[in-house]
Amino acid sequence: MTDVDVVVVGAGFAGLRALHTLRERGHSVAVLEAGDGIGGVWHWNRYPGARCDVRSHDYSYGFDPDLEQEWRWTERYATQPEILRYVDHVVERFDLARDVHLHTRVTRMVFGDGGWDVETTAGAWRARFVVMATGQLSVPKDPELPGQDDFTGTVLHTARWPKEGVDLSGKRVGVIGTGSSGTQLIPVVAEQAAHLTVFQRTPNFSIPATNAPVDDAEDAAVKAVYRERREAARTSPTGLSFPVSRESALEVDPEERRRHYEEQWPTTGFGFLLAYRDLMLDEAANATVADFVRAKITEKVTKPELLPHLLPEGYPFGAKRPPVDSGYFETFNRDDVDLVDVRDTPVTGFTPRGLQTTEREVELDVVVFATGFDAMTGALLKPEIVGRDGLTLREAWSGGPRTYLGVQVAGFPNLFVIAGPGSPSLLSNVLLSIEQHVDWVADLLEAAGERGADVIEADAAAQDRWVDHVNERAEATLYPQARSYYMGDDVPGKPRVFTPYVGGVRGYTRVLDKVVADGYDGFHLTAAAR
Ligand code: N01
Repeated sequence: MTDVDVVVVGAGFAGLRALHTLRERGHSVAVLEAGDGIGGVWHWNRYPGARCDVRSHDYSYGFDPDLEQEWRWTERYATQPEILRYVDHVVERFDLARDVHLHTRVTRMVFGDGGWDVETTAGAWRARFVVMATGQLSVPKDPELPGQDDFTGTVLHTARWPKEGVDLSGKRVGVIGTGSSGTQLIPVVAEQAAHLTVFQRTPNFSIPATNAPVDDAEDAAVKAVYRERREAARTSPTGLSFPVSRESALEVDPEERRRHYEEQWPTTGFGFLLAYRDLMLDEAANATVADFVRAKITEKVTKPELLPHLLPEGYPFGAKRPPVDSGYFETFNRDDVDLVDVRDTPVTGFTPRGLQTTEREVELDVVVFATGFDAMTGALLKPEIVGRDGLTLREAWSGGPRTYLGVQVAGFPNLFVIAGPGSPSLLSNVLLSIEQHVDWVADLLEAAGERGADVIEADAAAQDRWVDHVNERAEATLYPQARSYYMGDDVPGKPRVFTPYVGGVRGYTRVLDKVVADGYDGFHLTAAAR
């Protein structure tokens, strides 16, 4: 049994930042990581075409001005290998590797005597505090199709892509799933493979990526105002540093609105969602942007028979997270690419030679699941977490995740979640939200220490109020109108609850600040009985 002040679970961006900050604040820290490398989601998601849809200068740590100045991003939207090089640089620069334990999967954690006993596949730890830095999109999901063992080809998942890569040349490839991962992967696979079949369930509103190399002038311009840029992000709704429209889509005349969309479309990437302030609040406003995006898709697709299958209908634009793509829709114009709409002809299972639909057998050498994740709660519920009085997190969350501020769960003292359910998390620039939570938790530990307290626990009534507030805010938006992982629709049987906090980074920051100003209102800070 190894004794430390803090066990951090996960060695992605959140775990590494927690390690650095908590160590700086004088705590002994062990980071436990199931994988064989550092980098979290960027370690695992190595599929061809993987890159970030937040600008590199923003999707990077903001805690150290020197780090910010010395790192040189080569592209506006970094590729997975470049992000991993950045992670390696940070690990080396801040001497982080010595406290990271790889191949160490947490299997069970039990609270008792004011701290946690942490069982893993590689030994046991005892820690006063545990920080769950397990990510929002880290437990991949397979469609569980019958007959997979009989398939003589190769089955891959975008989130578990082999490190050594896969040679797809000359292969007949099938990709199931057209979310962000599928949308990035599909154009690249179409270039490499002999033939590609895309199995699509829900057509997506996709926004064009606005990637380009970062030249020296652009890099210098960002670095000259980097501090101000970070501050602007911290006080923005999304944690991104671009300005947000204060106008309603319904207050401008249609021609002016169309001009505005045309202007924003090729330049804003994911920020297109913010072209008007009410796109996610008002159905009529949303319809204007949904029509605009459908018209853009129609322009790109030259096979008219595919349009009824590729045009997203029946849910608001943005209510499922829109991918950003490079040539996704154009890929379907190729003669060596087929689309199977699984709403019409569902996949019933594998055969030895490929996939069977209700209509035909599709012969394949490689099947790729781009089917996403058990989002937001998957990694938190994977180990058995036993809090006060034998209550497990699975029991506490049987009706959906409940947290206070997305940071703590009543009944689970001294356990903290980074960018968890009930915080802006996946609706924000998650890297900024991660850093915000790490700093906030570090301050909370310090404040507790100053009061002679070493047990920190969310109050159940405060948690109830926060959950109600999170739900009320979500219900005032269009998000619940789509089947999405925001709503828990990603896994059959998962409770249908809106999971991230939709109140925005700026609004959420005000809430956190007020809780601190009120003496950590809603938390019990006590001394463990000795
Ligand atoms: O996962 P997803 P993802 N049969 O859940 C389909 C981040 N990310 O890995 O929509 C058939 O979005 C499913 O269909 P449906 C980003 O936050 C970022 O693509 O449920 N199809 C959907 O099409 C993103 O949102 C970047 O009907 C099935 C797809 O699989 C998040 O990760 C890049 C199915 C899953 O889409 C997740 O993206 C990549 C089944 N049984 C990821 N089950 C960037 O930075 C699922 N599907 C750009």
